[in-house]
Amino acid sequence: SSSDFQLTRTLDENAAEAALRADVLHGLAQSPKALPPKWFYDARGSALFEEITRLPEYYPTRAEAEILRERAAEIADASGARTLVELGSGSSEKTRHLIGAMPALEAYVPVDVSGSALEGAARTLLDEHPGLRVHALVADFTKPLRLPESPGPRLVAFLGGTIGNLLPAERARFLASVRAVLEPGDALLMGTDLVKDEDVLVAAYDDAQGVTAEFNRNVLAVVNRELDADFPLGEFEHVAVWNREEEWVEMRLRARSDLVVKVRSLDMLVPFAAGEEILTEVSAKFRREGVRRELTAAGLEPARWWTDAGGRFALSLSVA
Ligand code: AVJ
Repeated sequence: SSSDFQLTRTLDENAAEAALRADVLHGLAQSPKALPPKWFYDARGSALFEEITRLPEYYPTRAEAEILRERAAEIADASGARTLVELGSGSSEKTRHLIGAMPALEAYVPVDVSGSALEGAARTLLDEHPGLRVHALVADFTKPLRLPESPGPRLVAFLGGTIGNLLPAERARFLASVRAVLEPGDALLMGTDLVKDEDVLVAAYDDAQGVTAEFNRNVLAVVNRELDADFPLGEFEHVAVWNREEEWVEMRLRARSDLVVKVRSLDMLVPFAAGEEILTEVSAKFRREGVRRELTAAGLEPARWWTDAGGRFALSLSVA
């Protein structure tokens, strides 16, 4: 019934636009230039990401789905959760299996920056689980969390390997903010992509069909539309490199020629020398010991660790 669905917005259009302006103003004035990956995900970017998850080279989504499929009952049992909070829930596709396996579940709290994704996901879930209460939250999960009242114990899920898009200091802050909303008996379920052969990693971020290249360039289309800029998308080449010191994949956009981009709504001119790059994403890859160290540093206690059969991706469960 409609009374089982509630949506709370903590992020208005103006705040999102102000954040984009600040990120472009700072990111394109600095050297090397950088833009945060969260701006990929307008409607087109989200659709391109969905397409990426089905590419032969992009294994993380399938590897994580395999773990969720195989381990849903164990995860449900270990957490005993009556509330499932999902950070960056998107279409809630990944959580389907988990929700189906949680007999004690009363409430589902999907948190995402996209209100439209949340409404669509809620509708499907309520059809499948008529008794479930869904309280969707439009929020930026990198900001301090405030969760709605809901019955404990709670399981907070942060899937897809999105933790890897944060830099180490940002990860520490994020994990501490998750820890701060957990009460004794609550748990965090986190997906992390694992370090593996460079060829496999780079191919996952530089697919043969060029979908990831389109996804990468889409951030420029977002800036063009939202801030009245004139980035020539065709003049930027998609680059994916493995940074072996940091153990993360970097996505960059490389200018093919000397050019000057106008960002009209910021009154800004951005010069590029041929070959100059914008860093648009880091996607960190993890080892079990590193995950353990970061969870422990945030005051969480690692309890379980599951990988897919190929050992490519891991889910960890840690408790407050
Ligand atoms: C959705 C953040 C997990 O880092 O692998 C996919 C995003 N970027 N291809 C990732 C992404 C390029 C993805 N995450």
